[in-house]
Amino acid sequence: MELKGKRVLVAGCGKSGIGAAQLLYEAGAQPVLFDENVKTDVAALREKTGLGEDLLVVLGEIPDALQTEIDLAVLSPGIPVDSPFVEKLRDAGISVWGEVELAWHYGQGRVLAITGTNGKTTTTTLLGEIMKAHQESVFVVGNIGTPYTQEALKMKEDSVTVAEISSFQLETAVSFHPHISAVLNITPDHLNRHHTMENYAATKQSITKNQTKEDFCVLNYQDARLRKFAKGCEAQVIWFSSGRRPERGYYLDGETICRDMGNGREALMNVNDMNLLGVHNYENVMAAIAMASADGVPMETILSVVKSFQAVEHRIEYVATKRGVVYYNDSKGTNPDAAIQAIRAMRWPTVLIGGGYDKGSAYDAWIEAFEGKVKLLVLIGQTRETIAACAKAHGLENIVLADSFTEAMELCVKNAQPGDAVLLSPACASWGMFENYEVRGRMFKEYVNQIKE
Ligand code: UMA
Repeated sequence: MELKGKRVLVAGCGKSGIGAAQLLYEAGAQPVLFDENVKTDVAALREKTGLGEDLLVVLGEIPDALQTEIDLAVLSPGIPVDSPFVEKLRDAGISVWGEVELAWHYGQGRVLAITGTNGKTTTTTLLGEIMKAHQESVFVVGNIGTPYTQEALKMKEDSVTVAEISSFQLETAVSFHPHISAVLNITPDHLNRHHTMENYAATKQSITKNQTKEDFCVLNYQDARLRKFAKGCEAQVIWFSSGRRPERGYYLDGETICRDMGNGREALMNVNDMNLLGVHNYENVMAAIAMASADGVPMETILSVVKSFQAVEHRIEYVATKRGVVYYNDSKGTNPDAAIQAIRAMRWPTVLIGGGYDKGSAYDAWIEAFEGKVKLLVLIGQTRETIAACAKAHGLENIVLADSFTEAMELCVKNAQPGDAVLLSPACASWGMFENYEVRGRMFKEYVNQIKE
């Protein structure tokens, strides 16, 4: 579709809509930004887009007179495809694209796209780093926070785009065609939007819908749904697995990441030679290795980036080793599920800081996941008594309550011995004691960094 001179409605005035409107304007189309929120600050929007008075903005509802002029509508990911105004546009015969489809229309080069319920950001960031070590023109875009549309016009034929793609973005992708795709895992999430698990899974799997035999699809062998899906997938499937050894792909053999592409076992690296912890991270790493290798990056380059890669900030992030004690910041562990991954990742006797704002969570599963590893539980915040009672009910005895974050840190330093870990992974939001989890994590890191050897 030639969009030059065409009137294009861009729905949603967030990051994604701004990126789409700017791209359309630069490409010679006439964007109209639309948002259902009538309180949207139009002046700020005109400034953010850099388009000033040239930017047409419509709030609340789409007037019929405008609807008759529209050639295409581009939706931001947060807008459900079954919204009444979207259905009205479709009924009027107007094509509806998502922001990813628009970017794909203008972008150039190869696309490596990652979806899945968990681990997308870590995998995308790592793969982006690997690709940057290998070649010049690399773009890391999508759900990770930099809208794909923002970068599309900068891409060249030899560019590579590493894109984190959410299920919301896939719903409105039409001809989007990654050369290499990955589905990391599919567990229940966003069911209010996709309604059923089947719809949600089908949306994730649709990342491969335009792929051919020339393309690759990297899939998690541990996921029964994906094993079934692979049978009908057009692209060449490469597996990764933290459990059973797959027919063709990457897998964990004890602590070694191995691959077998049909020529037998090849040991690649020991998981202890990287800075990421936890089986979920080993899966993310294997997926990134599989994608980069399928794109022709030498294994030596891939492994050297993997070995130096640091975790995303506040997510089981290694901080320092002080007096023989390793310190990890998992301030993003703001709910028991996330905190379970962090404690499972610890390989040492651990002094654990937990507690914070009360969201009414149940803590039993988190405490059961301690599995004897927590030598001392230091509790802070509003939930400290509730967690202490729950921990005692599960047989944990070494529990202390701290009145401040500094007191909690002092207790950790006093009680941790060489060979132990100190982990901040509160299983609770930070509010009440901190502005947000980032502030909490940074305070932890600052305290650790000033501990004298
Ligand atoms: N809006 C409407 N009608 C609606 C819904 C929203 O008019 O029914 C308007 C809102 O008033 C608002 C705008 O749409 O002004 C917001 O659009 P958006 O929700 O798509 O948000 P953006 O700021 O454009 O950010 C989007 C992604 N947001 C969502 O998918 C919800 C960002 O992912 C993404 O980083 C960004 O584009 C760049 O591509 C965030 C996210 O939460 C991080 N993603 C989900 C996740 O990771 O679980 C999928």
